[in-house]
Amino acid sequence: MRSTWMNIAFTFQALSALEDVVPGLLDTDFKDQAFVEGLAERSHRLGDAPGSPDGWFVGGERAQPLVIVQIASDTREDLATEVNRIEDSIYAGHVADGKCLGSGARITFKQNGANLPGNLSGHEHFGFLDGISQPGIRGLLSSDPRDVLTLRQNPAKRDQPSQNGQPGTPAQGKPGQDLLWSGEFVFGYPKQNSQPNADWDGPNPIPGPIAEAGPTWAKNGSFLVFRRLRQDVGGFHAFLKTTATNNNVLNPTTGSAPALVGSRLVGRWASGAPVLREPDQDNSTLGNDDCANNNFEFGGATANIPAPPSDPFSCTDEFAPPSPGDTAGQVCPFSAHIRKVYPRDDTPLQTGGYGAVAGATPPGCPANATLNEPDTQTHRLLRRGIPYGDISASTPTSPVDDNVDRGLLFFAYQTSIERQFEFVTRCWANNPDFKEPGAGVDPIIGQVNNADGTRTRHFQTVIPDANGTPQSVALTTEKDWVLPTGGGYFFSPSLSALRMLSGQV
Ligand code: N7H
Repeated sequence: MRSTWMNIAFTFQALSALEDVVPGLLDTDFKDQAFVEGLAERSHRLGDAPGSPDGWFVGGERAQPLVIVQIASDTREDLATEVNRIEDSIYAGHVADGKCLGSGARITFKQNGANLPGNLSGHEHFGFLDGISQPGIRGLLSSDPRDVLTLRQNPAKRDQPSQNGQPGTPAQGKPGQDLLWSGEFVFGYPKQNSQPNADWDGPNPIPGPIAEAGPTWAKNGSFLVFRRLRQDVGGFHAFLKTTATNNNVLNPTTGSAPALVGSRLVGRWASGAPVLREPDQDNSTLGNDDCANNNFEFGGATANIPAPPSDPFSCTDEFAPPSPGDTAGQVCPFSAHIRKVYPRDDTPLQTGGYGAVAGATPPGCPANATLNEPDTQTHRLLRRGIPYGDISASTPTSPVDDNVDRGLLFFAYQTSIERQFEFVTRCWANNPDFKEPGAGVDPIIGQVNNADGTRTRHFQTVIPDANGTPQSVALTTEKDWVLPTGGGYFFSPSLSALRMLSGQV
């Protein structure tokens, strides 16, 4: 069976305009200030480059959309049919009282995105498998207690009770996928309990308060963050190659030193295999196995899951190398993208990290000393990345700089843009002192505007030298390999709220 999907979401300005036709729509304010102000207004807080957002393709002066419509399909033909149908509904108008009326809407920007072809299927343009790690979500799809939203597939982590005052072990969907309360992503449901040492994942986990958008009609809706992120693939690959050469990196197993450097910048190999489970070389069997590719923590060892005797849904990852954990950041550096944006069970080092505090904690961000897992779980995102633009001929060993506009359409759902997307960006990715002083910014998505007007980015990484001995290396780049070129903050309503907005109820 072939499917086609459509989603629609509105900016705060769009909802404000609809108030004329739906009186009382915004009698109760939306609580999230970021949503109310919109991405263009908040862009400077995210470290976006000078000229943002006015120079953007969408979301700045060139095209300021009120509504975003996402259309996806299993086939290009069905996609084209649906896009035509929607464009017709916008432009063809309709007849009322014998008059032909336009819809009043116009398309300000249109962007094609698609899964990349061939070996890059499922990967983003730098070459890495994307869409691996997502939060699991507590909740039932029906009144049947077995009809769970996220299947518990880790037999070792099934709502284990807390014992002797110790919190229970996290209930997980896929191994490594901690289950969160649905209010983190959809309004009207309980959120996570962020108290340190809260029994947030025990058999009777204590939920936090209900997630409220503000207006009651927003129940079952979600905030949608959209970022159009241009990727400089040749520039990124050239950096990997130069860094490997300058630091005498030699992959002892494959000789592919630039790919090894890339694995330390991301925290995973191109196949998706986590460096914590496979430090020396890529391992596509591990990368492609979703029972194994996310089963690791930073704070301690993660045991392999033995083959379950009879349960058809349970995972095993017996075949894969175990993860020893990495509190010291020697294998998955503190600056690695996946550690920056989701530090899992990380807590602060007692030794003060790299020692050099580069600047003050960003306004509104907590001190590193308070980092703990229950709180980290309140800063999660449900992500979907869709590549746009033609594939590049560049590889880490043979970089090609072709100056083509390609990148990622980044989408993330959450119930607080301030506490989730903006927090992850400002307090973690762009903060050179997170999670340890001097760790540097996220090498993939970090955005910085320095006091001297430059965009120079610094980060500390750890890469094995020609003998395989980990060496700590301070890296610097003038380039933004990921550059925001558009986006917006939207609210995606429930179906019943859409009916209400369209005057059907
Ligand atoms: Fe990131 N990349 O290819 O290097 N990301 N990301 N991201 N990202 C992830 O687990 C990438 C971006 C997150 O749970 C992977 O799906 C690129 C933004 C989070 O362990 C890879 C871009 C933000 C995770 C990439 C980009 C995030 C994550 C590993 C932009 C939020 C989950 C595969 C062009 C502000 C971490 C996976 C976890 C994973 C890449 C953007 C956040 C390979 C190229 C803007 C939360």
